Amino acid sequence: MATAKTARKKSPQRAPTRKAPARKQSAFDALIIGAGFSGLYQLYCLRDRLDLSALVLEAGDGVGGTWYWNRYPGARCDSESHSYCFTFDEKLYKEWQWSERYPGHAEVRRYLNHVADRFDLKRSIRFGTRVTAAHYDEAANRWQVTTEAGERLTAKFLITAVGCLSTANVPNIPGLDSFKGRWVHTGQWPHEGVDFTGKRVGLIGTGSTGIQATPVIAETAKHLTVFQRTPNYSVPARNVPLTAEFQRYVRENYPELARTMRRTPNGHAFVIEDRSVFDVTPEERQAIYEAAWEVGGLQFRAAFRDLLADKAANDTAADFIKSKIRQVVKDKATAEKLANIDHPYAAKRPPIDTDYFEAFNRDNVALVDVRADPIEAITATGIRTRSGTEYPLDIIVFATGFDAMTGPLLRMDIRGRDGLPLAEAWKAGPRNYLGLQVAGFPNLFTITGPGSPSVLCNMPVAIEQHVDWITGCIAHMRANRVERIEARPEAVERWVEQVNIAANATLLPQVPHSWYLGANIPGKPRVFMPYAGGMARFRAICDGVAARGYEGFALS
Ligand code: NA7
Repeated sequence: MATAKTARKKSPQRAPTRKAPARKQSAFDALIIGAGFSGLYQLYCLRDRLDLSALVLEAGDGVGGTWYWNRYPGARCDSESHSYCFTFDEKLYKEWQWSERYPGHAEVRRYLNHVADRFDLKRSIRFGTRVTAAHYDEAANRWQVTTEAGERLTAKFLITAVGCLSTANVPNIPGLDSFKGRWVHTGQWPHEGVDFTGKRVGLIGTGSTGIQATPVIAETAKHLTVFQRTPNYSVPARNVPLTAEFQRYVRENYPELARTMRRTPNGHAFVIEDRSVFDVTPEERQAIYEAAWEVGGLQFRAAFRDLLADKAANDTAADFIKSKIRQVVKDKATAEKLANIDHPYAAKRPPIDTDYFEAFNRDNVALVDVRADPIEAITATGIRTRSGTEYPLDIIVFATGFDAMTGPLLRMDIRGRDGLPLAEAWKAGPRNYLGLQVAGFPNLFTITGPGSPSVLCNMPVAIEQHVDWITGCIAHMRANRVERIEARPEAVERWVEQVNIAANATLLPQVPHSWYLGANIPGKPRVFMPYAGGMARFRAICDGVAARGYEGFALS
């Protein structure tokens, strides 16, 4: 068995081919679903550190996960590039050079391909393979996995690396089938792109995606109509090409940057200021917000420590951003529609943008408030709202988000002990332990599952923590001849309570129309899904659980 040390020393070229799964091999120690950040790192850990036979099953034809599918105009990461990457390998961290403050989708894919090639991961990935079902066979203690093509594979461990935002939500608006133009969802963007030249485009949705796509589509479309249901805050991203000096700073400060990312609540490489909104005078506060606005990005949220805990504190940030919207947008009526925001700042996922509000100053961009005048139908030629107004369109872009967090898991037919469907176990909302394991589903691990910080954190940091924990757990099982691990129901109960307590200490659950609560999907149980207690605290909890002999899990 290779030790972690020897395995890490192997160069891709020298990696032994005996570990490459033959096409017909169907039994594995571990099957991993998804080849994004999570799947790639989990594969590396299990195959190269623990020397297990492991295979990744990936629906797409390449690595990238969310970045494989989200190629819409303007698709760009909201985390800064030097923090949106793996930190597990210092050499990898230092050898990759990002070109911009926020990487665009193509650059993230290049990075993930580089990682996959550097560690020779692709030979252990089956692309174009969508998992449709996974059933636990108790007698054999194995997961029976079925793919869309009817292939059947088995493994002792099943690890979902399916991402939190990978099930596109196309709203059920009457008449879509009758539309004679073209429609696309941003999360399933055609690889060849969409040509908007000379087209009348309608874009539905003003979350992070719609806010990124609007100014870019407006550049080439003949006309763009943005259909806004919930007005949204956004802070300028201030994206720039990285200077050689900054790239050197990143290389030279790897240990410090990695440490900061691991100890901050959101997993970013900046710290949240330890001051309250009301520790400073109104003038000082204004100056702090102005400075944060100039810096741009998600760091705006870190200007004060109490923005997400205290509504009165939050109001000061909200009012500041609304005043900026009114300053930027020249048409008064449009500015009011954009600034008429009804929820606390950052209580929904806070977007950052490049010229979003500015786009509404263009002659070819219009805003429609579909809260006041809801979309009633899609017709052969466009969109009709309740008032009877028709918007003639050639292309409709759905920037309408995802069935977040539980969607990617529940669209597979996952069944645990006694054939219990996951959909049944979660019919009142997701229930698990540490976001990692569901009671009744032995040896199934869900990377960044609901109940973990995931979407409230810079994702690669959350992913590395979960993968490291799972890898440590499997190594522990092997060392102690444990065949099966399963969350105890009482530990699940306690964890669900912890997730609720953490959420209720913030303003986050107070937004009725948030996808954090599942509110964007009709019929989905309203349960606050991510763990809001912060990544650093979550890491300490998980470490403590492992140190106490995997407390709360049944090992047999
Ligand atoms: P989001 O944040 O879920 O945004 C989806 C947007 O689409 C949001 O403005 C929704 O309004 C709107 N929407 C959804 N359904 C409809 C219908 N039926 N009619 C009108 N408007 C609708 O998804 P994104 O893709 O922007 O971002 C997802 C995450 O990706 C983001 O948070 C980052 O983490 C990266 P609503 O707010 O529900 O009223």
